[in-house]
Amino acid sequence: MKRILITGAAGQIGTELASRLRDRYGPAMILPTDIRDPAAWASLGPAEQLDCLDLEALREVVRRFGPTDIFHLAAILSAAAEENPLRAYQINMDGLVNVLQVAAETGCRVFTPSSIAAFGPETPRDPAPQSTLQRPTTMYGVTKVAGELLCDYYHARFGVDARGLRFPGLISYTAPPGGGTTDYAVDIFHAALDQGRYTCFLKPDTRMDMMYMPDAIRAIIELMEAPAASLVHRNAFNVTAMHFTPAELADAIRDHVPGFEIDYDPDPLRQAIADSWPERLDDSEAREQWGWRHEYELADMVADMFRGLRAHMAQAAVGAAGR
Ligand code: AKB
Repeated sequence: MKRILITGAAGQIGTELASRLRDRYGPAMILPTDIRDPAAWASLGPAEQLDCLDLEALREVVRRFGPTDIFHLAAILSAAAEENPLRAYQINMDGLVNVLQVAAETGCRVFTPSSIAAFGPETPRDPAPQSTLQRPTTMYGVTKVAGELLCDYYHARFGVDARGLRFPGLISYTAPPGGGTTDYAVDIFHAALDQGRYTCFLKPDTRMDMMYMPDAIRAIIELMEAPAASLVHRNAFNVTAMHFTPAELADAIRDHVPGFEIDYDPDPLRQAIADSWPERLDDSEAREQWGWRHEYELADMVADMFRGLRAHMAQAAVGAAGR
């Protein structure tokens, strides 16, 4: 029977993952935690405040809840990490090593996401192979490569079953991302509905890998349920779904918001980060080792984003009228 502790549960992945895990394993089996007060983010069931930099607090929650698995999502994303690299290093590295240490002490399994950011400008761009040169030039990327190695180390040294995926940009409508270089691909939908126009912080031809959140959540669950014997890599699997530029996304949005306009005001920091990442990941190892298949292509994702966002807006309007 699974009991899953989630860290960083109020974030973009955590919000949707917690709800899917509750449906799958039962609400009592899932404990979402976040450094933010649950009063501000947790409406669907029990949740707690937890700073995973506090090793004793983490040990105490694990002792009390008794998880079989820890899904460690607390992290600072790429652009935010460049604003305060030392803080990003502390949160991304110390948080992960604390989780791995507690997992080694208690026998928990661990999931933690890596990223396309674990690659750098010297990595082959299209596609980036599963095993290749990794020399990232961002603090976020440095922590992602080091995190992959830490997971391997805790597996080899202490037998921790630590698994992970290298995600591309993730697109969703439930909770906003925040501090990422790929965030434009979420912001653009809100701007399209609110203003019919968007100013993009990347150049029109910046091609990046992306994935729709339902595929990302399914990838996490499938990897964690895959038999260990079928995994050659275990941790840091390349996974991807679609690859597009801001100009191509704007075209797809015009099918739903006729007359949508986009202009470009590239932010040097985020443009440099995007330019340092590969355009596409080769995810054939994930497809072979545990049967990874994406479902959403660009047009399906765009249609579903507008359906979801319009439903959210309608619900919010009903809520506001009832107050
Ligand atoms: C970011 O943009 O920092 C993240 C990522 C690609 O890991 N979305």
